Amino acid sequence: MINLNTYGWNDKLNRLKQESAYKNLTHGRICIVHRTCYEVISENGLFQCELTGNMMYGKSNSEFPCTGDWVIFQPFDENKGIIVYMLPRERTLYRKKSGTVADKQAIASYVDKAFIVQSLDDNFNVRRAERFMAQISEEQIKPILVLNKADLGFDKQKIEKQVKHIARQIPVFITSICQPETILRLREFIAEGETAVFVGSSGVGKSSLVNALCEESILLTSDISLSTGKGRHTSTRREMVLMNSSGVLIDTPGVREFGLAIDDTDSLAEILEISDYAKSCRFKDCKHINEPGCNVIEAVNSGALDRKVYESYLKLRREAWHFSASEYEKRKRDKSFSKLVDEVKKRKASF
Ligand SMILES: Nc1nc2c(ncn2[C@@H]2O[C@H](COP(=O)(O)OP(=O)(O)OP(=O)(O)O)[C@@H](O)[C@H]2O)c(=O)[nH]1
Ligand SMILES: [Mg+2]
Ligand SMILES: [Zn+2]
Repeated sequence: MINLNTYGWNDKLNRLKQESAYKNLTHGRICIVHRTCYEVISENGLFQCELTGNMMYGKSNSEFPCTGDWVIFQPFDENKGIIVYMLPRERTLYRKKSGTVADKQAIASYVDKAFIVQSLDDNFNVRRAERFMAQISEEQIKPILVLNKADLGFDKQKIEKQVKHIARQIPVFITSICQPETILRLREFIAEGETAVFVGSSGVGKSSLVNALCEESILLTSDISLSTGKGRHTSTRREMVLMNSSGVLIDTPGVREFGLAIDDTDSLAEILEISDYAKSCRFKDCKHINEPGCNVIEAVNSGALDRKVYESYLKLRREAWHFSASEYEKRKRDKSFSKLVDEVKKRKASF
């Protein structure tokens, strides 16, 4: 029998299950999502599940279960099941789906910590790290910056200077899969029952880190993946694994574009330290663009606030505003469309 507490099951989730209409069915957590098949880990092992029609009806893409969601299912045969219910979502990491204006995509749910992975070569990009931080902190998930491939050699002073404002807000780790002590430090940072998701561009080493963290004996095996010469394996799906029974890791495929899907920009201002200065703006609703008595602009002019961080804030805020306005419009459209459908149905019924 599998102890689901190691996967993050707790009293609160149990209460939610008891309050649902399905308290006598099996619960489990989604490890991997294939097209229409969901792999669910439960007390009785791994089940291949599908959704009931009801769970699909009238749902937008982002409301379908994702990796990390807790679901209730009816088992059948040996290891098959039908998912009938999803426990209310918490701490879900979303992003804006590329090529859309307001479509969200759920990356992982019930996440405690999100590791933003960048490699210490051309991939390193402070602005991109800020973008991830903004999305992650909006969801009450703890962001952590991981700068990987330290063995390649990098200008430590230059990097430290660039991430100074980030390091004031969130933990920053410098890692290398060839330096076991750096992996151990990362592992110690993930507590039992916690869920950590790894996000970042393709090729930065997310899967390598997840694999290294899962090795029983990191000291003995950490350099094996380099020496096997298997070549690169690009991840194609979001996959959940258990780290030596003390933490759940979710690996994700690299994304070229990580669009913001956030509705309010307070946490953005907070994480980029704009709110520290905004408190002293003359107007409560100051937008920090050209208002008189704007303390944010003053801080930029005096050099207290890095102009690049300020510009990054404006850019991300514009993007967030754009997303939330488009999402609002979309919801309104969806609503009036479903109203229309209802009316047509009613009219048909009265013939
Ligand atoms: N030198 C060095 N190479 C590394 C390190 N970590 C990972 N790599 C290598 O970088 C390449 C890409 O690593 P992956 O772990 O597949 O990267 P990923 O982020 O999972 O990539 P996607 O799945 O495409 O998103 C592999 O060849 C790894 O061996 C590191 O710390 N140092
Ligand atoms: Mg990968
Ligand atoms: Zn202002």
